[in-house]
Amino acid sequence: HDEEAAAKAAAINADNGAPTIFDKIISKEIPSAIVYEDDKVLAFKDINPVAPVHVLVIPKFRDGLTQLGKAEQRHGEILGQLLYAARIVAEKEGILEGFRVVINNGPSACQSVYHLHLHVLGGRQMHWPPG
Ligand code: IU
Repeated sequence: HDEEAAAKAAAINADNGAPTIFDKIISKEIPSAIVYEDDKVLAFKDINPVAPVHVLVIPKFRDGLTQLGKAEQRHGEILGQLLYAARIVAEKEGILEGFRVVINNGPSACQSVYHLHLHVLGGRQMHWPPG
């Protein structure tokens, strides 16, 4: 079950500042389906999509941003760039008319990878409230 798997992964991983698998995706040591890339931001398809469109948007330089809760004033620029990249992804994926951007922060929100990432979700009717 996807929900249980996510909860388990979130329970195993902790924000210990260690490098994550996303570093290898950024360096292309691990291949990914890239949707958008510039010098600051990478967007690639989630390997375990929960919607017809499910793209992750991440900063190329984590710079302490293991999770949104660790954000500081100096991160303002990259945070804005990530959100704008989410919009570019939505347009590229043809879901500009309706999409959702999610950030899971910490264990109780099922964060499993401690490199800040935005989920861009769409291509189906989304529900509210989320689980
Ligand atoms: P979360 O917000 O930390 O739970 O999201 C992590 C996401 O990263 C999750 O949706 C995974 O399917 C996804 N992912 C991935 O796309 N590629 C990977 O190698 C790994 C996780 I590990």
